[in-house]
Amino acid sequence: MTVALTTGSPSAFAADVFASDISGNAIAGSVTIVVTSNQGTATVSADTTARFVGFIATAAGEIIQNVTFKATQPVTGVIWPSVDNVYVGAAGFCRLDMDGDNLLSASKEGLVLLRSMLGMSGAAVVNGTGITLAQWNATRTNLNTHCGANLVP
Ligand SMILES: [Ca+2]
Repeated sequence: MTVALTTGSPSAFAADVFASDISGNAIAGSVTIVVTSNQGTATVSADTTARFVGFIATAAGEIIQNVTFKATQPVTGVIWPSVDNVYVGAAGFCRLDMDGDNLLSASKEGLVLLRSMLGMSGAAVVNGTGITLAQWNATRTNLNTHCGANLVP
């Protein structure tokens, strides 16, 4: 069974994954989970009758594209891969790039950060760097939210 994530840019997926009988009742068994993103695959096995499993993309720009569930069949009988309580979302990343070119420049990001850390604020932080105040404000919010910073406007 494959769940394709076709809209948005999901970077987090979680669900209760378990083996079940044909009626959907949880039973002992093993389910292998393969998560495919635009940057590769990750495989995990869930061996209990009910297990909450989650994946978070590990790189900026990584998007989860699909998740496949395969039950390992026992010697006798049949088990089914079952999924319940699915959560799909976007994980936050600490990003220093301020202008979206995926590069860190000493004369742009470096200078803006240095000015802010020295106590400068407002337009004085970005003047002459090519970084707009709006870009700095978005980056500052990201740094405070995902990087443990406490930078003031
Ligand atoms: Ca940049």
